[in-house]
This record gives sequence, C-alpha cells and structure tokens, in this order.
Amino acid sequence: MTSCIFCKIVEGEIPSEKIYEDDHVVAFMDVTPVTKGHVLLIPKTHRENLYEFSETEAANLFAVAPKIANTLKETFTPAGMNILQNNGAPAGQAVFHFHMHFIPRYDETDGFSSNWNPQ
Ligand code: D5M
Repeated sequence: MTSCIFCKIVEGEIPSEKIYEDDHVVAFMDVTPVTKGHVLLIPKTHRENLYEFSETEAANLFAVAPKIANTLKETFTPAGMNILQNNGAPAGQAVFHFHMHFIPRYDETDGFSSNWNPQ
C-alpha cells in the first residue's frame, strides 16, 4: 500500500477535485490554492521529480499542459498564469510525487509572492 498522497488521489483512495484525466496523467484542484483556480498536473505513475521521467513520460505530461492552461484561462479569465514545478525540498517541493502547478494570476494583490515558497 502506497503512502504517497498523490498516488492515493490517482487510485481514488482519497478525494480530489479532478478536472482532467487520461491514461497517463491527472489534473486536480490544489487543496491550498495560491490563487483562484490553482491546479496540479501529475503523472499517474509515481515519479518523485522531473529527473526520473523518461522522454515519453515527459511528452505525455507536457502534451496536456496547453489544455489545462486554456481551460483555466476560459474558466477564470486570469490576467496571466504561472506554470512551475519544484524539484527537491530546497526548491520548495513538499509532496514527493511530481506535480506541475498551474497558478492563474489576477493582479498584484492576488496573494502571490514573487518569492513564493510554500514551506
Ligand atoms: O506543492 C505541493 C502542493 O500540493 C501544495 O500546493 C498543496 C498541494 N496538496 C497537498 N496535498 C493535496 C491534496 N490532498 N489535494 C490537492 N492538493 C494537495 P510543492 O510544489 O510540493 O510545494
């Protein structure tokens, strides 16, 4: 039995607000959103960080990124969007199952710090 919280989301063992799913990836709402519409995109196969990806796995994940970004753009009409991911605790990674953050940006008061580090 896995102890990885995102593997549990993939398996449906804990609840999540999924907005997209295919054979390779799942996207769901971040439980502690930095801004309205903050989404995480993850591979279904457990990969701790980007260093562990094969080219095919990377292609499968990155292929979905425009779809997620456009869905958020149409749904929330943000002024901009940050797409980022953290590799390793010193870089701010808190959950050790790869995830790409999609963070819609509204204006300078939307709560996002340019020095954002969730730890
Ligand atoms: O970001 C880890 C992110 O994972 C952080 O924004 C909270 C989010 N998180 C943690 N647990 C959950 C669950 N259960 N559902 C949705 N989102 C979650 P990092 O880049 O590792 O600092």
